[in-house]
Amino acid sequence: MDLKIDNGNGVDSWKEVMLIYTSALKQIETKLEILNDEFQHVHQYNPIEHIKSRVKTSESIVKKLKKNGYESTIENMVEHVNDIAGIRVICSFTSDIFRLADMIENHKDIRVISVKDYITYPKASGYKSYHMIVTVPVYLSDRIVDTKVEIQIRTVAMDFWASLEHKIHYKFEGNVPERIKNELIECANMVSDLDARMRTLNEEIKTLAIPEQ
Ligand code: 0O2
Repeated sequence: MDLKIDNGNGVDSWKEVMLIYTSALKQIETKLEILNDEFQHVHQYNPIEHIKSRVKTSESIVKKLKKNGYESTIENMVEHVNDIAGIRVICSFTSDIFRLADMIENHKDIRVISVKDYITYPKASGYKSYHMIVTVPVYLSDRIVDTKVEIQIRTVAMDFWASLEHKIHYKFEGNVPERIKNELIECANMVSDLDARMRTLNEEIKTLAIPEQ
């Protein structure tokens, strides 16, 4: 790890920063699980399929700082790297994504810093996902630290697409051949169709009575 720390208290500071991000992740994860349980209780339905969380590695943090022209210091990483703590929430249906994003936004403890809605406005690559950068207060023994967490919310199908596209992107170091790019765009359109059809099907079955045996 080649993060430079100016305060003469390097290792402890790095450990403390990581502890704070890990705590922030735990808090967001718990809040999401509670929302999911409550939703199950009220509507007999779980909007969340599963949740994945991670703290960015020191190598990735340094790489991102370098890419954006910042020196590798703790101050710069806290200020400029928004996804040190990242959580990915996988939902069944597109409607669940917006419902969940609203619930997160209405949470008193959470402050939304920015939103990128790649579902309403997908990327040219075909990437679809709903991104939120939020802060959550982490209560330490002597102070409260508002800590940034990146929340990515997407459907199972969007996640399937994004993980393959991510692998392809890395394999070709960003220079993905045109034919594969076009194929990915076609697959992204199929993902959108599938999500729309599954949602319609789900709405339809909700209105149908179960036939008596
Ligand atoms: P990695 O390797 O996944 O960590 P920012 O994080 O705000 O500084 P950016 O790119 O402006 O950077 O934010 P954005 O657009 O919200 O993207 C954040 C993350 O979303 C990316 O992290 C990816 O994980 C994911 N993402 C964004 N665009 C794509 C895409 O086209 N395809 C796939 N598969 N994932 C995408 P990193 O740090 O760029 O990469």
